[in-house]
Amino acid sequence: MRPIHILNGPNLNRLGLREPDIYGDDTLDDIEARCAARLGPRGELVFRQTNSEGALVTFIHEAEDAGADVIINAGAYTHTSVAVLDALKMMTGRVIELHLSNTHRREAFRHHSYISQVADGIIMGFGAQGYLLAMEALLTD
Ligand code: DHK
Repeated sequence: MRPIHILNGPNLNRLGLREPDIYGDDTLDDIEARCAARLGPRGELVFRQTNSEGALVTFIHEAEDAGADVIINAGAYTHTSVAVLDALKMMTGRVIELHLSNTHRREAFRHHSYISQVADGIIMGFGAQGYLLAMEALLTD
């Protein structure tokens, strides 16, 4: 089984406090604990968050070097970052794009994603449950 790296971008460290009507009440720590429990001790999970675009690019490089599959919620960098796109283009493992909210029901600037063109699949609109749905996709291949 390949390692799974779950990479989170800006403001996702504020889950639980941040616009709970959109993003829910769960914290990122809650979500990480559920993902770790789902994977169990035999799998390798790396769960990371950064508010910095460059650090997110480095996380992607490190996922590739580890031979990992990636679940990425790039937050606002989804809609702006060619650097994140270019890093994901180098991934040989699978890439799942994830959003808590259904970005297509929100402001027009959230409708375009740089990541979608390199994603193997996209999960959005299921809140925190989306992380587990993304893991199921990677674990049942
Ligand atoms: C998270 C963010 O931080 C936003 O910038 C995106 C995404 C949506 C989410 O739904 O998880 O537009």
